[in-house]
Amino acid sequence: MDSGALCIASPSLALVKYWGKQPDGVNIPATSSLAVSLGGLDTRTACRVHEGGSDRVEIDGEVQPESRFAVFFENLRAFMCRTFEFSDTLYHTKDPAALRFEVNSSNNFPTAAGIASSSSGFAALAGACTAAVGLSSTKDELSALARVGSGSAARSVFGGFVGLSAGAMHARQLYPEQYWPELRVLIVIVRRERKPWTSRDAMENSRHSSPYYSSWIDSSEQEYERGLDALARRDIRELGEAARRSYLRMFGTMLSADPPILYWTPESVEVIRTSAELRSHGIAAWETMDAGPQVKIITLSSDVEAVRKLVAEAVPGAEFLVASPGSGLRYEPEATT
Ligand code: 2P0
Repeated sequence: MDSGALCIASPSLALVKYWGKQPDGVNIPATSSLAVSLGGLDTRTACRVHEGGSDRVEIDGEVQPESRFAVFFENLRAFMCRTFEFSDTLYHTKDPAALRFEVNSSNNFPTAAGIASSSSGFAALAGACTAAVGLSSTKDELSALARVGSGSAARSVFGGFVGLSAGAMHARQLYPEQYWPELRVLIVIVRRERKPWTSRDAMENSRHSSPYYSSWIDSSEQEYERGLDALARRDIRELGEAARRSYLRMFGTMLSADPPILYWTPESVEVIRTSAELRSHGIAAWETMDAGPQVKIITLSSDVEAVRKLVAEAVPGAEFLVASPGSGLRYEPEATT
C-alpha cells in the first residue's frame, strides 16, 4: 500500500531578517526574524510514502540532489519513530525508519531566485510528508520539522505575521492574515536567473568572514523589537523603516565578507532608488531584498498601483507580483491507493 497527501504553503517574506545560524543545532537562527506570509504565491507539494527504496524530490519537474534533503528526511523519520501511532487508519508499517518519500513540488513563482522558495518548499514538504503517513502533528512540530530543511521554512507553516526568535526551534504566529488586510507586498522580478550563492553558503560566509557580523547580530534584536512594536500599531512607516535597516545591515555583512557576496543587479538598485523617490512623495514604499536580485516593496493597497507604475517606468522589463498577507499550511485531498 502507498498513501499520499497534498500540502500548500506560501513563502515567508522577512521584514526583519534571519541571517546567521547558531553554531549548535540545525538551522537554529542567530537573529530573530519577523515575517509576513506572501498570499497568492504558492508551493504545492504532493507526497507519496512507501517502504524501502530512496527518497526522491522533484521541484518544477527537476529532480533535486539528495544531499539537499537528506538531513530533513532523517530528522523526519526520527520524529516519526518517536511519535508514530499504529492504527488501521494510519499508514501501516512496523518500522517508520524504513519509510521513504516521493515528492513532487511546484511553485507558481520563480524558484531559487530570492523569493524564499525554500521557506514555502520545506513547510509544504513537512506538511505533506506527515499527512501522507497519517500523523496529525501540531503546527509547532511542523514548524520545527520544516526548520531543519530551511530556517525560514519554520515561519511558512504559519499564516499572517510570524516571529522566529533567535535560538528558537520553531516559529510562532503573531497575528493572523486578517490583522492588516490593507498591507501589500509588490514583488519586482528584475531577473529570472538562479542565484550565484545559495543563501545557506552566503549566510555562513558572512558569519565566518565579515568583521561586522557580531554588530549585525546585536543590532538585529533591536530591529526585531522595533518591528514588533510597529506591527502592534500597524504603523507602516515604522515597520518599513525597521525593514529597511534590517535588510541593508544584512547586506552589509555580505559586502564585508571575504569573498564578498553581491546579489544586487543595476535593476535592483534602480528599484531601491525608486522606492526612496516614492517615499519622498508621501507614497508608502519600503523596499527589502533577500538572497537574490528581486526587490519586494512593502506598501498599502491604496498605493500599490502608484508604486507599480513608477517602478515599471524606471525598470522596463520588470515583472510584478502582488501579495497580501496569506495563510499558513493548507491541505487538499489526494487519492489513497
Ligand atoms: C529570511 N533569508 O529571513 C532570510 C533573509 C534570506 C535573506 O532565510 O540555510 O533558505 O536553509 O536556513 O531559510 C533564506 O535562507 O536558509 C533566508 P537556511 P534559508 O528570510
